[in-house]
Amino acid sequence: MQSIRKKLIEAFSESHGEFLSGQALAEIAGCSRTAIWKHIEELRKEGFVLEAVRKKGYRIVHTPDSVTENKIRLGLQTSTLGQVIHYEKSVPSTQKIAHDLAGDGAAEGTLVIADEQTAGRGRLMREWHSSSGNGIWMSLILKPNLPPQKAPQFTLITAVAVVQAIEEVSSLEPEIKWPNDILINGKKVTGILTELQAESDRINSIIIGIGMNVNHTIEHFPDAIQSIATSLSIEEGKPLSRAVIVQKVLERMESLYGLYMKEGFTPIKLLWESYAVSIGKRIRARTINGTIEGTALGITEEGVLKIEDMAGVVHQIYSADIEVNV
Ligand code: BT5
Repeated sequence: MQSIRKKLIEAFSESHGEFLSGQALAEIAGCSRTAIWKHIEELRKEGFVLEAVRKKGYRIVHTPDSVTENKIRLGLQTSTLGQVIHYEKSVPSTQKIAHDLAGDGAAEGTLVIADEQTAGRGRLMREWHSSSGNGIWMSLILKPNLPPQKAPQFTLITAVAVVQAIEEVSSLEPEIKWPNDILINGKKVTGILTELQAESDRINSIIIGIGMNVNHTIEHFPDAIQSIATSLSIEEGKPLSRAVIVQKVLERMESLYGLYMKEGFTPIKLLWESYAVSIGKRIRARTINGTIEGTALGITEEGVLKIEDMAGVVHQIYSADIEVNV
């Protein structure tokens, strides 16, 4: 069933709004015209508006603002990332589902996405607010043939992909706060959570969780984060298509991931630094071993943050929460 739907959506993606005859669709999908009709009805139930004209066939004239598998696939231009999509209306956490799928041998690029998370989480099991229908709550499975020490670099690769995607769909100028926050006008619009399934010398799967506030108004956020959180629509002044943003993130990620596997971290580091807010500024880094204050010098070739304290000692920070301009 799902593979017929996939072929149909791909055919509509390639037709760019032109009509496709029932016969052509049946041939592409390898099923009967009656089966095609049933799938068209399913798409309609999902909110797609399909025009049907005698002797011409079908075309899509409107798509719903959703992040369903069909909606994300329509127009997606990747060869690996997002080629397998698990969509759920409401889940505790997409991260948990992705972990289970990865453990069961999910293909590289598998995407888990939900309209709502009831137990979304950040780093150190902090809460991630994931209200229904207005954000992007997704987890992506990658399987790079690399040692586990490289995993933190994926947070930085993802941050660059997210920033580029936001720039592509809006007039906004997002910035990256090391290691995993994307800010707009100083407020957090996206958080990234990179987790690992690994053996001592190699990665089995990296599970990259991305939480993006897209069409929230400020009232959608709980009081506790209203002063630190924002959404793309608050900043841009109009709603944006969540599915298009997911597509752009996957496309950018696929190209940056390819670049990274071919040429290493150096080109990513240059891009990352061009978007980083903290470099050269006075910052405070709270780590599990204590707090360090000083000037952020930049990141190493491994993606580790370097801070020079008042005494001129340079510290390497692997994981922390950062405050800028202290
Ligand atoms: C993060 O953690 O920023 C990583 C967030 C990752 C969320 C994604 S959604 C899909 C996938 N499934 C999951 O369950 N998680 C991932 P951290 O740096 O620890 O930041 C957490 C802090 O951000 C919280 O303590 C709040 O202060 C703040 N926060 C919570 N929800 C927020 C939101 N929606 N927007 C902005 N800030 C938020």
